[in-house]
Amino acid sequence: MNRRKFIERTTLATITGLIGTEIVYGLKIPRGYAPLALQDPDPFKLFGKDKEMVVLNDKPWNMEAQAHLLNDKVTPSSKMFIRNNGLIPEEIDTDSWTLTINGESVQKEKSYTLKELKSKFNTHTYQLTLECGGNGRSEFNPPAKGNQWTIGAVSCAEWTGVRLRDVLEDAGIKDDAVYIGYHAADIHLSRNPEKEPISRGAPMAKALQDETLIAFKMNGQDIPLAHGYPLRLVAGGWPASVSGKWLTEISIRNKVHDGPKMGGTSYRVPCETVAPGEKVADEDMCIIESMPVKSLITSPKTGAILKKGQKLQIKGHAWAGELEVTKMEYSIDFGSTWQSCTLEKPVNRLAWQHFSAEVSFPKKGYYEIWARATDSRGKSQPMLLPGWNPKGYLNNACHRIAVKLT
Ligand SMILES: Nc1nc2c(c(=O)[nH]1)N[C@H]1C(S)=C(S)[C@@H](COP(=O)(O)O)O[C@H]1N2
Ligand SMILES: [Mo]
Repeated sequence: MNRRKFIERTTLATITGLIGTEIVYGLKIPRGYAPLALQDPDPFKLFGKDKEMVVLNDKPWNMEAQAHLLNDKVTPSSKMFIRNNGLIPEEIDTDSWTLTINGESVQKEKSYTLKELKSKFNTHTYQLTLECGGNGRSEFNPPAKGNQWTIGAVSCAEWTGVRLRDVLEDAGIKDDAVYIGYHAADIHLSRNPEKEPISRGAPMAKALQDETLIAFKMNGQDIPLAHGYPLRLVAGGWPASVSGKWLTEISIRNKVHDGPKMGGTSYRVPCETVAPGEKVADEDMCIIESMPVKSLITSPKTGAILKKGQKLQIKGHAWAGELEVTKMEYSIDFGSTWQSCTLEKPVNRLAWQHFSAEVSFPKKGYYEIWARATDSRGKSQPMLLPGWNPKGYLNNACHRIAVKLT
Protein backbone atom coordinates (compact mmCIF):
# COMPACT_ATOMS: atom_id res chain seq x y z
CA MET A 1 0.00 0.00 0.00
CA ASN A 2 0.99 3.54 -0.64
CA ARG A 3 2.68 4.82 2.51
CA ARG A 4 1.43 8.32 2.13
CA LYS A 5 -2.14 7.08 2.08
CA PHE A 6 -1.50 4.85 5.06
CA ILE A 7 -0.10 7.64 7.20
CA GLU A 8 -2.91 9.93 6.27
CA ARG A 9 -5.56 7.42 7.07
CA THR A 10 -4.29 6.16 10.38
CA THR A 11 -2.39 8.82 12.22
CA LEU A 12 -1.54 11.99 10.44
CA ALA A 13 -5.10 13.26 10.44
CA THR A 14 -5.30 12.57 14.16
CA ILE A 15 -2.03 14.26 14.98
CA THR A 16 -2.87 17.26 12.90
CA GLY A 17 -6.24 17.45 14.55
CA LEU A 18 -4.77 17.19 18.02
CA ILE A 19 -1.94 19.63 17.87
CA GLY A 20 -3.24 21.81 15.11
CA THR A 21 -0.19 21.60 12.93
CA GLU A 22 1.15 19.25 10.33
CA ILE A 23 4.00 16.95 11.27
CA VAL A 24 6.52 15.90 8.73
CA TYR A 25 8.08 12.56 9.42
CA GLY A 26 8.69 11.19 6.00
CA LEU A 27 9.08 7.48 5.86
CA LYS A 28 8.65 6.77 9.52
CA ILE A 29 5.59 6.34 11.65
CA PRO A 30 7.45 6.47 14.99
CA ARG A 31 7.53 10.20 15.56
CA GLY A 32 3.83 10.01 15.00
CA TYR A 33 3.37 8.06 18.18
CA ALA A 34 5.61 10.18 20.36
CA PRO A 35 3.60 13.37 19.99
CA LEU A 36 0.42 11.40 20.27
CA ALA A 37 1.51 9.92 23.58
CA LEU A 38 2.43 13.35 24.88
CA GLN A 39 -0.80 14.86 23.68
CA ASP A 40 -2.97 12.38 25.53
CA PRO A 41 -4.22 10.68 22.41
CA ASP A 42 -7.81 9.95 21.79
CA PRO A 43 -7.79 6.20 21.17
CA PHE A 44 -11.21 6.34 19.57
CA LYS A 45 -9.92 8.67 16.87
CA LEU A 46 -6.50 7.08 16.73
CA PHE A 47 -7.90 3.64 16.04
CA GLY A 48 -11.19 4.69 14.44
CA LYS A 49 -13.26 3.07 17.19
CA ASP A 50 -16.90 3.55 18.03
CA LYS A 51 -17.26 5.89 20.99
CA GLU A 52 -19.11 3.24 22.98
CA MET A 53 -16.09 0.94 22.98
CA VAL A 54 -14.59 0.56 26.46
CA VAL A 55 -10.90 1.19 27.17
CA LEU A 56 -9.48 -1.30 29.68
CA ASN A 57 -5.83 -0.27 29.46
CA ASP A 58 -3.81 2.32 27.58
CA LYS A 59 -0.32 0.84 27.99
CA PRO A 60 -0.67 -1.39 26.11
CA TRP A 61 -3.94 -0.51 24.41
CA ASN A 62 -6.81 -2.80 25.28
CA MET A 63 -10.38 -1.99 24.33
CA GLU A 64 -13.51 -4.07 24.29
CA ALA A 65 -16.92 -3.89 22.67
CA GLN A 66 -20.29 -4.04 24.38
CA ALA A 67 -22.79 -6.70 23.35
CA HIS A 68 -25.05 -4.35 21.40
CA LEU A 69 -22.08 -3.04 19.40
CA LEU A 70 -21.49 -6.51 18.01
CA ASN A 71 -24.83 -6.79 16.20
CA ASP A 72 -23.28 -6.70 12.69
CA LYS A 73 -22.96 -10.05 10.97
CA VAL A 74 -19.41 -9.12 9.98
CA THR A 75 -17.63 -7.14 12.69
CA PRO A 76 -16.43 -3.77 11.37
CA SER A 77 -13.07 -2.47 12.54
CA SER A 78 -14.78 0.29 14.54
CA LYS A 79 -16.32 -2.31 16.86
CA MET A 80 -13.51 -4.80 17.05
CA PHE A 81 -11.79 -5.26 20.41
CA ILE A 82 -8.09 -4.49 20.65
CA ARG A 83 -5.84 -6.70 22.70
CA ASN A 84 -2.20 -5.68 22.67
CA ASN A 85 0.50 -7.22 24.84
CA GLY A 86 3.11 -4.67 23.81
CA LEU A 87 3.44 -1.46 21.85
CA ILE A 88 2.26 -1.16 18.26
CA PRO A 89 5.24 -1.26 15.88
CA GLU A 90 6.55 2.17 15.13
CA GLU A 91 8.18 1.55 11.79
CA ILE A 92 6.14 -0.12 9.12
CA ASP A 93 7.71 -0.10 5.69
CA THR A 94 5.53 -2.24 3.50
CA ASP A 95 8.09 -2.30 0.68
CA SER A 96 10.75 -3.94 2.82
CA TRP A 97 8.41 -5.98 5.06
CA THR A 98 9.17 -9.69 4.83
CA LEU A 99 7.79 -12.88 6.27
CA THR A 100 10.48 -15.45 7.05
CA ILE A 101 9.74 -19.14 7.46
CA ASN A 102 12.40 -20.72 9.68
CA GLY A 103 12.80 -23.08 12.64
CA GLU A 104 14.25 -26.53 13.33
CA SER A 105 11.73 -28.23 11.06
CA VAL A 106 11.82 -26.07 7.96
CA GLN A 107 13.51 -27.68 4.99
CA LYS A 108 14.98 -24.42 3.77
CA GLU A 109 14.64 -21.07 5.50
CA LYS A 110 12.85 -18.72 3.15
CA SER A 111 11.70 -15.09 3.14
CA TYR A 112 8.87 -13.51 1.19
CA THR A 113 8.08 -9.88 0.55
CA LEU A 114 4.42 -8.84 0.78
CA LYS A 115 4.35 -8.66 -3.00
CA GLU A 116 5.70 -12.18 -3.34
CA LEU A 117 3.19 -13.58 -0.86
CA LYS A 118 0.33 -11.98 -2.73
CA SER A 119 1.44 -13.04 -6.19
CA LYS A 120 2.91 -16.48 -5.55
CA PHE A 121 0.03 -18.06 -3.63
CA ASN A 122 -3.73 -18.31 -4.09
CA THR A 123 -5.81 -15.90 -2.08
CA HIS A 124 -8.66 -17.06 0.16
CA THR A 125 -11.30 -15.22 2.16
CA TYR A 126 -13.01 -16.51 5.31
CA GLN A 127 -15.05 -14.96 8.07
CA LEU A 128 -13.26 -16.04 11.26
CA THR A 129 -14.24 -15.79 14.91
CA LEU A 130 -11.47 -14.45 17.12
CA GLU A 131 -12.13 -14.48 20.85
CA CYS A 132 -9.55 -13.59 23.45
CA GLY A 133 -8.93 -16.52 25.80
CA GLY A 134 -9.52 -14.09 28.68
CA ASN A 135 -12.93 -12.85 27.48
CA GLY A 136 -15.23 -12.98 30.54
CA ARG A 137 -12.31 -12.88 32.99
CA SER A 138 -13.90 -10.13 35.11
CA GLU A 139 -16.38 -12.57 36.63
CA PHE A 140 -13.96 -15.08 38.14
CA ASN A 141 -13.54 -15.31 41.89
CA PRO A 142 -10.93 -15.25 43.31
CA PRO A 143 -10.23 -12.66 40.63
CA ALA A 144 -7.57 -13.17 38.00
CA LYS A 145 -4.96 -10.57 37.10
CA GLY A 146 -5.03 -9.11 33.62
CA ASN A 147 -7.47 -7.10 31.55
CA GLN A 148 -10.89 -7.37 33.13
CA TRP A 149 -12.75 -8.32 29.96
CA THR A 150 -16.51 -8.59 30.31
CA ILE A 151 -18.06 -9.99 27.15
CA GLY A 152 -16.64 -7.80 24.40
CA ALA A 153 -13.33 -9.45 23.46
CA VAL A 154 -14.72 -11.29 20.44
CA SER A 155 -15.01 -10.44 16.76
CA CYS A 156 -15.86 -12.08 13.48
CA ALA A 157 -14.42 -10.16 10.55
CA GLU A 158 -13.74 -11.29 7.03
CA TRP A 159 -10.05 -12.03 6.51
CA THR A 160 -8.30 -12.34 3.17
CA GLY A 161 -4.87 -13.79 2.65
CA VAL A 162 -2.90 -16.83 1.64
CA ARG A 163 -3.04 -20.18 3.36
CA LEU A 164 -0.32 -20.70 5.95
CA ARG A 165 -0.17 -24.28 4.65
CA ASP A 166 0.74 -23.18 1.13
CA VAL A 167 3.57 -21.01 2.40
CA LEU A 168 4.90 -23.63 4.82
CA GLU A 169 4.84 -26.25 2.07
CA ASP A 170 6.66 -23.92 -0.28
CA ALA A 171 9.49 -23.62 2.25
CA GLY A 172 9.25 -27.33 3.02
CA ILE A 173 8.11 -29.02 6.23
CA LYS A 174 10.36 -31.69 7.75
CA ASP A 175 8.79 -34.91 9.05
CA ASP A 176 9.55 -34.04 12.65
CA ALA A 177 7.49 -30.80 12.63
CA VAL A 178 5.24 -30.51 15.70
CA TYR A 179 4.21 -26.88 16.05
CA ILE A 180 4.47 -23.46 14.51
CA GLY A 181 5.32 -20.31 16.43
CA TYR A 182 4.94 -16.72 15.26
CA HIS A 183 7.20 -13.73 15.73
CA ALA A 184 6.04 -10.18 15.23
CA ALA A 185 7.17 -6.59 15.01
CA ASP A 186 5.48 -5.18 18.10
CA ILE A 187 7.63 -3.79 20.90
CA HIS A 188 8.01 -5.06 24.46
CA LEU A 189 6.67 -2.65 27.09
CA SER A 190 10.22 -2.37 28.50
CA ARG A 191 11.35 -1.24 25.01
CA ASN A 192 14.10 -3.87 25.30
CA PRO A 193 14.52 -4.98 21.68
CA GLU A 194 15.70 -8.42 22.88
CA LYS A 195 12.29 -9.09 24.38
CA GLU A 196 9.11 -10.07 22.56
CA PRO A 197 5.73 -9.12 24.02
CA ILE A 198 4.16 -12.35 22.83
CA SER A 199 5.10 -15.23 20.52
CA ARG A 200 2.56 -18.02 20.45
CA GLY A 201 1.61 -20.73 18.00
CA ALA A 202 -0.36 -23.86 17.27
CA PRO A 203 0.16 -27.55 16.51
CA MET A 204 0.82 -28.46 12.87
CA ALA A 205 -2.73 -29.81 12.44
CA LYS A 206 -4.15 -26.34 13.13
CA ALA A 207 -1.45 -24.63 11.08
CA LEU A 208 -2.31 -26.77 8.06
CA GLN A 209 -6.08 -26.18 8.09
CA ASP A 210 -7.63 -24.54 5.01
CA GLU A 211 -8.88 -21.61 7.10
CA THR A 212 -5.57 -20.76 8.78
CA LEU A 213 -4.46 -17.66 6.92
CA ILE A 214 -1.60 -15.28 6.60
CA ALA A 215 -3.89 -12.33 6.06
CA PHE A 216 -3.26 -8.97 4.47
CA LYS A 217 -6.84 -7.72 4.28
CA MET A 218 -9.66 -7.37 6.77
CA ASN A 219 -13.19 -6.68 5.56
CA GLY A 220 -11.82 -6.04 2.07
CA GLN A 221 -9.32 -3.37 3.10
CA ASP A 222 -5.76 -3.20 4.39
CA ILE A 223 -5.72 -4.56 7.94
CA PRO A 224 -6.09 -1.63 10.38
CA LEU A 225 -2.86 -0.77 12.22
CA ALA A 226 -4.19 -1.90 15.63
CA HIS A 227 -5.20 -5.26 14.19
CA GLY A 228 -1.89 -6.25 12.66
CA TYR A 229 -1.10 -4.17 9.56
CA PRO A 230 0.40 -5.18 7.20
CA LEU A 231 0.37 -8.95 7.85
CA ARG A 232 -1.39 -11.17 10.34
CA LEU A 233 -1.72 -14.82 11.18
CA VAL A 234 -5.41 -15.68 11.61
CA ALA A 235 -6.40 -18.95 13.25
CA GLY A 236 -10.15 -18.82 13.90
CA GLY A 237 -11.80 -20.73 16.75
CA TRP A 238 -8.67 -20.80 18.92
CA PRO A 239 -7.72 -18.24 21.56
CA ALA A 240 -7.11 -15.10 19.49
CA SER A 241 -3.61 -14.93 20.99
CA VAL A 242 -2.65 -17.55 18.38
CA SER A 243 -3.45 -15.01 15.65
CA GLY A 244 -0.21 -13.04 15.64
CA LYS A 245 -0.47 -9.44 14.47
CA TRP A 246 2.33 -7.54 12.67
CA LEU A 247 3.67 -10.91 11.54
CA THR A 248 7.34 -11.17 10.53
CA GLU A 249 8.33 -14.80 11.12
CA ILE A 250 6.82 -18.23 11.39
CA SER A 251 9.05 -20.88 12.93
CA ILE A 252 8.32 -24.51 12.17
CA ARG A 253 9.25 -26.17 15.43
CA ASN A 254 10.24 -29.73 16.26
CA LYS A 255 8.73 -29.27 19.73
CA VAL A 256 5.87 -27.30 21.27
CA HIS A 257 6.67 -23.63 20.62
CA ASP A 258 8.27 -22.03 23.68
CA GLY A 259 7.94 -18.29 22.99
CA PRO A 260 6.71 -15.76 25.57
CA LYS A 261 3.13 -16.51 26.76
CA MET A 262 3.31 -20.18 25.86
CA GLY A 263 4.17 -21.36 29.38
CA GLY A 264 3.20 -20.88 33.03
CA THR A 265 -0.34 -19.65 33.47
CA SER A 266 -0.42 -17.86 30.07
CA TYR A 267 -3.21 -19.18 27.86
CA ARG A 268 -3.08 -22.38 29.85
CA VAL A 269 -5.61 -23.93 32.24
CA PRO A 270 -5.33 -26.73 34.77
CA CYS A 271 -5.38 -30.07 32.91
CA GLU A 272 -7.63 -31.38 35.67
CA THR A 273 -10.23 -29.13 37.29
CA VAL A 274 -9.24 -27.39 40.53
CA ALA A 275 -11.06 -25.63 43.36
CA PRO A 276 -11.28 -21.81 43.09
CA GLY A 277 -7.99 -20.27 44.24
CA GLU A 278 -6.03 -23.51 44.31
CA LYS A 279 -2.33 -23.36 43.41
CA VAL A 280 -1.54 -25.29 40.26
CA ALA A 281 1.93 -26.58 39.39
CA ASP A 282 3.32 -25.65 35.98
CA GLU A 283 3.40 -29.26 34.83
CA ASP A 284 -0.30 -29.58 35.59
CA MET A 285 -1.27 -26.78 33.19
CA CYS A 286 -2.41 -27.47 29.60
CA ILE A 287 -2.40 -25.14 26.58
CA ILE A 288 -5.85 -23.92 25.51
CA GLU A 289 -6.76 -25.10 22.03
CA SER A 290 -10.29 -24.82 20.55
CA MET A 291 -12.47 -22.25 22.37
CA PRO A 292 -15.69 -23.44 24.07
CA VAL A 293 -19.28 -22.93 22.84
CA LYS A 294 -20.59 -19.43 23.52
CA SER A 295 -23.18 -16.88 22.40
CA LEU A 296 -24.11 -13.23 22.72
CA ILE A 297 -27.44 -11.42 22.49
CA THR A 298 -26.55 -8.36 20.42
CA SER A 299 -30.02 -6.87 20.02
CA PRO A 300 -31.74 -5.30 21.84
CA LYS A 301 -29.30 -3.53 24.13
CA THR A 302 -29.75 -4.62 27.73
CA GLY A 303 -32.21 -2.43 29.60
CA ALA A 304 -34.87 -2.27 26.87
CA ILE A 305 -38.27 -1.09 28.05
CA LEU A 306 -41.35 -2.52 26.34
CA LYS A 307 -45.08 -2.11 26.63
CA LYS A 308 -47.12 -4.98 28.01
CA GLY A 309 -48.14 -7.29 25.16
CA GLN A 310 -45.30 -6.14 22.93
CA LYS A 311 -43.23 -8.86 21.32
CA LEU A 312 -39.49 -8.60 21.17
CA GLN A 313 -37.14 -9.64 18.37
CA ILE A 314 -33.84 -10.82 19.79
CA LYS A 315 -30.72 -11.32 17.69
CA GLY A 316 -27.22 -12.51 18.30
CA HIS A 317 -24.33 -14.77 17.35
CA ALA A 318 -23.10 -18.12 18.58
CA TRP A 319 -19.78 -19.90 18.02
CA ALA A 320 -18.06 -23.04 19.24
CA GLY A 321 -14.34 -22.98 18.46
CA GLU A 322 -13.57 -25.74 15.98
CA LEU A 323 -17.11 -27.07 16.18
CA GLU A 324 -20.44 -25.89 14.85
CA VAL A 325 -23.30 -24.65 17.01
CA THR A 326 -26.23 -27.00 16.48
CA LYS A 327 -28.82 -25.63 18.92
CA MET A 328 -29.64 -22.18 20.24
CA GLU A 329 -32.16 -21.50 23.01
CA TYR A 330 -33.36 -18.64 25.17
CA SER A 331 -35.00 -18.45 28.57
CA ILE A 332 -37.05 -15.64 30.13
CA ASP A 333 -37.43 -17.35 33.51
CA PHE A 334 -33.85 -17.58 34.76
CA GLY A 335 -33.19 -20.88 33.06
CA SER A 336 -36.27 -22.78 34.32
CA THR A 337 -37.62 -23.32 30.80
CA TRP A 338 -35.98 -22.88 27.40
CA GLN A 339 -37.39 -22.04 23.96
CA SER A 340 -35.60 -22.51 20.69
CA CYS A 341 -34.17 -19.77 18.49
CA THR A 342 -33.78 -19.79 14.73
CA LEU A 343 -30.13 -20.58 14.06
CA GLU A 344 -28.30 -19.96 10.78
CA LYS A 345 -25.48 -22.09 9.40
CA PRO A 346 -22.02 -20.46 9.46
CA VAL A 347 -20.95 -18.79 6.17
CA ASN A 348 -17.85 -20.96 6.44
CA ARG A 349 -16.21 -23.14 9.06
CA LEU A 350 -14.98 -21.15 12.10
CA ALA A 351 -17.38 -18.22 11.50
CA TRP A 352 -19.95 -17.33 14.11
CA GLN A 353 -23.60 -18.16 13.44
CA HIS A 354 -26.52 -15.79 13.72
CA PHE A 355 -29.62 -16.51 15.76
CA SER A 356 -32.91 -14.78 16.27
CA ALA A 357 -36.21 -15.33 18.08
CA GLU A 358 -39.46 -13.55 18.72
CA VAL A 359 -40.00 -13.41 22.44
CA SER A 360 -43.39 -13.03 24.14
CA PHE A 361 -43.79 -12.21 27.81
CA PRO A 362 -46.72 -13.52 29.87
CA LYS A 363 -47.26 -10.34 31.94
CA LYS A 364 -45.59 -7.11 32.87
CA GLY A 365 -42.54 -6.97 35.06
CA TYR A 366 -38.77 -7.41 35.02
CA TYR A 367 -37.29 -10.12 32.86
CA GLU A 368 -33.89 -11.38 31.93
CA ILE A 369 -33.33 -13.02 28.60
CA TRP A 370 -30.68 -15.68 28.78
CA ALA A 371 -29.13 -17.26 25.72
CA ARG A 372 -27.62 -20.75 25.56
CA ALA A 373 -25.82 -22.38 22.66
CA THR A 374 -25.05 -26.09 22.26
CA ASP A 375 -22.24 -27.44 20.08
CA SER A 376 -22.23 -30.40 17.72
CA ARG A 377 -20.87 -32.64 20.48
CA GLY A 378 -23.81 -31.82 22.77
CA LYS A 379 -21.97 -29.44 25.09
CA SER A 380 -23.94 -26.37 26.18
CA GLN A 381 -22.91 -23.14 27.82
CA PRO A 382 -23.04 -23.26 31.62
CA MET A 383 -25.52 -20.84 33.19
CA LEU A 384 -22.94 -19.82 35.81
CA LEU A 385 -19.16 -19.61 35.66
CA PRO A 386 -17.32 -22.64 34.36
CA GLY A 387 -14.28 -24.04 36.21
CA TRP A 388 -11.99 -21.56 37.91
CA ASN A 389 -8.43 -21.28 36.57
CA PRO A 390 -5.53 -19.06 37.66
CA LYS A 391 -5.73 -16.55 34.78
CA GLY A 392 -9.50 -16.50 34.33
CA TYR A 393 -9.75 -18.01 30.86
CA LEU A 394 -12.63 -19.62 28.99
CA ASN A 395 -15.63 -18.09 30.74
CA ASN A 396 -18.43 -19.15 28.42
CA ALA A 397 -21.34 -18.67 30.84
CA CYS A 398 -24.71 -17.72 29.31
CA HIS A 399 -25.09 -14.09 28.28
CA ARG A 400 -28.10 -12.33 29.76
CA ILE A 401 -29.85 -9.05 29.09
CA ALA A 402 -32.50 -7.25 31.15
CA VAL A 403 -35.89 -6.21 29.78
CA LYS A 404 -38.74 -4.45 31.50
CA LEU A 405 -42.41 -4.55 30.48
CA THR A 406 -44.45 -1.67 31.81
N1 LIG B 1 2.03 -9.48 17.67
C1 LIG B 1 0.99 -9.60 18.48
N2 LIG B 1 -0.04 -10.38 18.12
C2 LIG B 1 -1.12 -10.52 18.91
C3 LIG B 1 -1.17 -9.87 20.18
C4 LIG B 1 -0.08 -9.03 20.55
O1 LIG B 1 -0.06 -8.41 21.59
N3 LIG B 1 0.98 -8.93 19.66
N4 LIG B 1 -2.23 -10.09 21.01
C5 LIG B 1 -2.93 -11.36 20.82
C6 LIG B 1 -4.12 -11.50 21.62
S1 LIG B 1 -3.90 -11.97 23.23
C7 LIG B 1 -5.37 -11.36 21.08
S2 LIG B 1 -6.74 -11.66 22.01
C8 LIG B 1 -5.56 -10.91 19.70
C9 LIG B 1 -6.39 -9.65 19.63
O2 LIG B 1 -6.63 -9.29 18.32
P1 LIG B 1 -7.24 -7.87 17.96
O3 LIG B 1 -6.53 -6.84 18.78
O4 LIG B 1 -7.06 -7.70 16.50
O5 LIG B 1 -8.71 -7.92 18.30
O6 LIG B 1 -4.33 -10.66 19.03
C10 LIG B 1 -3.29 -11.55 19.34
N5 LIG B 1 -2.15 -11.29 18.51
MO1 LIG C 1 -6.01 -12.59 24.10
